[in-house]
Amino acid sequence: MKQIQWFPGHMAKARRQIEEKLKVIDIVYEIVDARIPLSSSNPMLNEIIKNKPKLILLNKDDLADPKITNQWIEYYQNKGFIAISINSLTDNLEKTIYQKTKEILSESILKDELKGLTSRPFNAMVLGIPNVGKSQFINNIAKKNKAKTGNLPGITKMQSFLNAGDNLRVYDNPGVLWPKFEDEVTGMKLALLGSIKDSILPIDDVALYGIEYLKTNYPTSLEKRYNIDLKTLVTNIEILDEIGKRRGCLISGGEIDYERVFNLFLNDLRNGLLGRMSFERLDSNV
Ligand SMILES: Nc1nc2c(ncn2[C@@H]2O[C@H](COP(=O)(O)OP(=O)(O)OP(=O)(O)O)[C@@H](O)[C@H]2O)c(=O)[nH]1
Ligand SMILES: [Mg+2]
Repeated sequence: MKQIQWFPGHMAKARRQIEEKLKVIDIVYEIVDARIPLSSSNPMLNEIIKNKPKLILLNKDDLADPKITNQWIEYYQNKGFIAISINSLTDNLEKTIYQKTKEILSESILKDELKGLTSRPFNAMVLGIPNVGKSQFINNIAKKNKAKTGNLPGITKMQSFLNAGDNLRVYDNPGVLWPKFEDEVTGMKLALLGSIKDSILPIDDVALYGIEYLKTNYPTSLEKRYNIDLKTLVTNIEILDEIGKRRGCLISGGEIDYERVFNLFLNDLRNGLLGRMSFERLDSNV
């Protein structure tokens, strides 16, 4: 996984590059991780894109808790945004995205028509923090037309778009924005799902945060995956010990190899092997 270390200089540069591209963009697709929609959003995105129309995409919905994802979609709708949940790995997204784009841009389409302007394809740009699935999404909607459309009239030579059907073009280079740094819980959630480098936060803290969250919110999934009985395990360390024993994460002498248990648990969680889960709930966040 490609990871960027964000410094103020990098942030300013990313912002400048995005603002430059936005001049030829009709709509922004903001991609967030459906499991942590608030924590995986960039804190300045709205300020950067100003009044540019936006479609919010809750990606990786195959890994998220469907009931909670629906609550998030409603939350965005109540704020006046259009949001949909998607799976960029397997969904066929081209038509859905085009329809939503048309819906969002309907007013400006009408204005153009009244001015007698002929219709032209919409230009879209994908924005989001690292690892939310920006590239996967672009590949998904532009799959039939991977070849670049070349330089378009009136557009800077450096910029190139991919066709996503006949009436939509997506900028081939997604805008990568920095994650939220401000609070510890956000950092934990990002680390838990692998959106920030494992070296940024101590892996034991991250794994214990995950165990605690699952114990409270998805106890049965934890029990099933590792064949453990939470009623007999009091502390989170006891849970880790039991997982370690059952999975043979031991060092010579029979002691638990915690490093291996942390990695095993985090890999399982990140790959959805514990089931569909959300780590941000409307009732406890807003
Ligand atoms: N399960 C699941 N995995 C996904 C989905 N979309 C993307 N992924 C996976 O998530 C990881 C990150 O996807 P990318 O498309 O590389 O993410 P990105 O936003 O382009 O990341 P950067 O280029 O690092 O900023 C990859 O392993 C993808 O296979 C999805 O809808 N569901
Ligand atoms: Mg990418």
